[in-house]
Amino acid sequence: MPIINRLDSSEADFRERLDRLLAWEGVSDEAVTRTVSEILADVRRRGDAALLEYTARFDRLQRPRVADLEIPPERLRQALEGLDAEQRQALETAAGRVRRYAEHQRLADWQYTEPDGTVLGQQITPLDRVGLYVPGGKAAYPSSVIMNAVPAKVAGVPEVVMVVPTPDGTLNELVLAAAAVAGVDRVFALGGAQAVAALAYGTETVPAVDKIVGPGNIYVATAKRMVFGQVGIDMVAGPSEILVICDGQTDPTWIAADLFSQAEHDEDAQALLVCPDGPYLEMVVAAMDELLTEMPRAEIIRTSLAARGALIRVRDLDEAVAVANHVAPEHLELSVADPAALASRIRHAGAIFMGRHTAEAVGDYCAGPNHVLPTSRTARFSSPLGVYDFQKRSSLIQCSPAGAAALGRTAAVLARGEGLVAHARSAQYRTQDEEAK
Ligand code: HSO
Ligand code: ZN
Repeated sequence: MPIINRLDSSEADFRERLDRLLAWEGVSDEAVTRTVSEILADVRRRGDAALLEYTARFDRLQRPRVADLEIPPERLRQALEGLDAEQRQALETAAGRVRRYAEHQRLADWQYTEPDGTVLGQQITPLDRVGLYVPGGKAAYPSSVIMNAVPAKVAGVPEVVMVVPTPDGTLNELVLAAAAVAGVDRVFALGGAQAVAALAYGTETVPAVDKIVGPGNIYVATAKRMVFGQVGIDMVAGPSEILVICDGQTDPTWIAADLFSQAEHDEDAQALLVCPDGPYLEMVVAAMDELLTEMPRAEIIRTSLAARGALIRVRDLDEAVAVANHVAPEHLELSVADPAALASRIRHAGAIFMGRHTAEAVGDYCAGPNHVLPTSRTARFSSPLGVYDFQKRSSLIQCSPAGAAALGRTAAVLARGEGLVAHARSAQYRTQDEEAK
């Protein structure tokens, strides 16, 4: 089996082949939807009792008790203190850098005053309570705890509630330590659709939240979709993706590792290299062959590269930019001499990594920008997770007496046009004292 697909933009069927590689069947499955809707209804109706039953079944626990649903804050601190100094330092550095970047994102209040004294503006408030889902299995990433919780705290969310499953009763120490570093307020040992239900509806023990964020398996993603409306949700993330544009002058081993870094996430991940230099692409293949032997997750990498990875030969860097804009990748590396010249022409990408020395992997952990990014071409219309996802805007309107008169007249005309007489009256009563003057 070839290690990776090969595409050439000069071939007649280039666009079709590319689109076939990009196609990703979103998560949806009838049987899963049925199971999830039963779990949601049951937790909503029976609260803690249902939670305990599902947790016993899916996490294989003997007789879980209500008192064990919450992991106490001391346990988080203990996890943090149990880390070796290097791990703890790295978590704290990452959280500090993510916090600093997030602080630049805060939406601000604003207002302006019109000549007649009417004031218009916007007032920003944080969400009251946010739920963060953290998966338990192979995708239990402490870095994702930081990426989700830190912006919420920077937004000023008073209570961030995390849920994390404990399969066979095991707690992930790094995840707990990351929760402590990120400032998570409460943690519950819950996973799956039942955890999403508890966060959406609340139970005797778990408080209902206003928005649920964080990645999860198909059951979690389906549950999030189904509770949307009752609560807010973040995006429903697809598999990780990277697209590298290279001019053929970067060390091929660096590029091979960059492609592997996203391919190793899972079998459905996507790694694409776009380059005008044919012989260079062969050097990258050779580097990949060699590097693969050193990869503990070689099987996952092999599968994802064969299924969805590609080396794409293009005419020149202009065409590379066009391909990138079509793909709208989650991560875009510009491994070229003058990355700024290309970046200014990129219209769709979750995050842009500029220059040969910027590995996408630093963005996954500690550069500062969020690693929760739009996938599956959704960068065409959406943005990285940020502080603004945990803030709301309220509009402010304060009419001066003169403003009330002028606006009242306009509103009344429009209201009568809609046949809404109470609206017209309500707007116009305020015009009268002004007109009496
Ligand atoms: N690349 C992932 C985030 C991540 N990487 C977590 C390592 N740990 C988001 O696409
Ligand atoms: Zn990653």
